[in-house]
Amino acid sequence: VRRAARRSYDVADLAMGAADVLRSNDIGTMVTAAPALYPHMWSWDAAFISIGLAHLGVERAGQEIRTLLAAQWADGMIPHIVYGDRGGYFPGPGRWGTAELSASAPQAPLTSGICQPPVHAIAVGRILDVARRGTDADRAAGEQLVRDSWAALYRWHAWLAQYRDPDGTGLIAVVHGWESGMDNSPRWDGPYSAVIPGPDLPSYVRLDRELVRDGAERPTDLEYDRYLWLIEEMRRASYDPVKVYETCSFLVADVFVSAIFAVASDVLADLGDEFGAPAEHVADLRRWAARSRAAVAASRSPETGLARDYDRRAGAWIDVETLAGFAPLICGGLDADAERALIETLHGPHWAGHPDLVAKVPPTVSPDSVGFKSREYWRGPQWPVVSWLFGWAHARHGHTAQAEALRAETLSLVGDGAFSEYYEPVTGEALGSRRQSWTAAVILDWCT
Ligand code: 2M8
Repeated sequence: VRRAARRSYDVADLAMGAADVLRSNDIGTMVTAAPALYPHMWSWDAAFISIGLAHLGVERAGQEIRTLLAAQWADGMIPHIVYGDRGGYFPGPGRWGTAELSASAPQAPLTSGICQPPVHAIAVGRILDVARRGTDADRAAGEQLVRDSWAALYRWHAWLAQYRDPDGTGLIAVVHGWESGMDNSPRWDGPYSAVIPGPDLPSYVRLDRELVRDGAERPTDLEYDRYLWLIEEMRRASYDPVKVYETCSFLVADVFVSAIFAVASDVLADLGDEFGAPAEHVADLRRWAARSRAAVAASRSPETGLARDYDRRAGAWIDVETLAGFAPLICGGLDADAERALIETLHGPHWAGHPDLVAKVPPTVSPDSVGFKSREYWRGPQWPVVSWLFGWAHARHGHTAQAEALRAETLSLVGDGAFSEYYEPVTGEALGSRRQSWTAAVILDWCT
């Protein structure tokens, strides 16, 4: 295997390049997730993007959050895609049919019918921090954003607690791999093997394969059939969240989403205290955070210490080791020894510190794992946005040196200035989309 040399980078150049990506992907009230591959707004991308935008202007960052929240469903769900005016992505709004089929979906803008990880309160909190380092006008805009978005974010968290954890286990379920954000992670291979596309799956044409030429960098056609079949199942349930939970053939309690839910609930509760939100709503958030944090800790494998997803349809823990297993480091809640051990594993020789890696950035699957595919999307490559999330969490939980290491190593990984969606860990090759907005956004945050 060709070993790449570590890249040297200039922070000011990287920041300028990142700002240029965000500006050029900005179509007015939304920054598309990527120029060609993802020409619309994605829910968790928008949150990270708004953090990057805060460095270019707090008002514009707030606009991004407002655009997303304007698409919130009447029941509280924040949809995973908010479609802009252009086509260019499959599945588009017609395939979902949410505006026709669901009583809760907005008629405009058009949206998909599933959700994504709830990182939004983290973004609003971060925008406020950036705003408070700026001018009086920045500070006022940041504070206004909190006031304007708090209730909507509370309703979003309440939706997750009510409809995705109806039994109050603390683990939040996803009904589609896309909801995890880690679409084809090997975590989902077991649950997806039970998703059997029916003969009546309407035909379709993938657009992504025309944009990413190397098929090995994207999910397979069989995976896509399953993704599309789940949409058919949800259409048949009219996107009613109770019916979807009962009938969808994919139902997995996602430990990484649960960890994000826990820490984002903490952040939202703190903002609520500061900004005078209703005390009972703040208390709900604290209760959900504590419950999910405990559930994430309790999901750990006795053998590896890594947190695990639970397949609710099969009634079994999913013992596949991926980066999501480090979920307790996102939300905290382990005792000091266990936390230190997990940090050492993450930064040690099987993961970020693996001797074959060009930069000490955690890969999505360990190179020592049989499931590791160095170029294949969520099956091995390094994702700068995920590193940022771990870096943010490390800093929040007092692991300053590790946070700084993730920053420096990721900056060296992206030193080529391509702002790619993901990177080949052994060669450092840029993969997937170039000029991906969330990559640029987190780099800008790290450079400013
Ligand atoms: C990827 O997912 C979309 C489907 O939602 C796709 O492959 O077409 C994932 O990486 C997801 O996490 C991300 O939000 C989205 C846009 O960047 O792309």
